[in-house]
Amino acid sequence: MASKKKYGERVENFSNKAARELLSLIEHKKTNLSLALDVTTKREFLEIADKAGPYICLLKTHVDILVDFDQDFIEQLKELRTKHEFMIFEDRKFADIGNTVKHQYSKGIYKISEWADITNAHPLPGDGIVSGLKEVGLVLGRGLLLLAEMSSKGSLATGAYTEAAVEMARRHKDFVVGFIAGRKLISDDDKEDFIVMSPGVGLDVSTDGLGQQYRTPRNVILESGSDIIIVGRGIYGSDKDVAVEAQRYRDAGWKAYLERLAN
Ligand code: 6AU
Repeated sequence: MASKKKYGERVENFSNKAARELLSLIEHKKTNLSLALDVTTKREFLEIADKAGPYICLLKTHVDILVDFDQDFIEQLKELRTKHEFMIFEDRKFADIGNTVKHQYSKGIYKISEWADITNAHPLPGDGIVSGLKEVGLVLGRGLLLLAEMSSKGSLATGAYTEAAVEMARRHKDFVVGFIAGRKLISDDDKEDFIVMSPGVGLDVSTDGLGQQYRTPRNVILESGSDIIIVGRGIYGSDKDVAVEAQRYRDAGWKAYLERLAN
């Protein structure tokens, strides 16, 4: 069942710094919208992030798709973070053994752990992936999401796999703050709490022709008990006015949350 608690009331359920900050930010900025900004140039990225910034709690990046990524991009991203008060989620989807992901997280060109408040990982390799990422991220106050389900057609992350992801999260509550999933995965009776973020959210279309499947903010937040809607092309897609669409999704997500509290 969906949580009846306000975002702000859930802060105390978490020891993790990023989770606490995110829930406080959502409560104070009144938005449960995360923008998935999958564009491939710095200029486009920074322009869209600046326009959508006032309406989002979390900016989701895929830095490895930028053709002109450099350190200046990170500096400008941090400036926008401060200007608009949002947090940053690098959607890296780590999927290797602990020792490898530790380096992928902290080293290389991107040095993700230096600037991303939150990142995510597939539970596929087993607990070592979380332990490896935790060695780097916990001392920096970072948080991790496990991909317990996926929004794409034919996803194999279902049933026992999803349940195993929940068990893995339970074993690492200091660092794993929640899930990528389409719905709330544990009941409210549990003393524990996890933040659920759902991608595959759109108000105008139901698919993208490449396997993505869209549901509405109302369906995701009110009916499925998720906490954050992740919206990409619904906001910045062709012919879209970014500020108008970001407000539209922000309003739809927040309305669904208020309805959930009132129900
Ligand atoms: O709204 P879209 O379809 O333009 O973008 C959805 C975003 C993309 C995907 O990489 C991501 O959400 N995503 C994820 C994440 C967030 O991990 C998991 C998933 O199952 N489906 C999905 O679309 O940036």
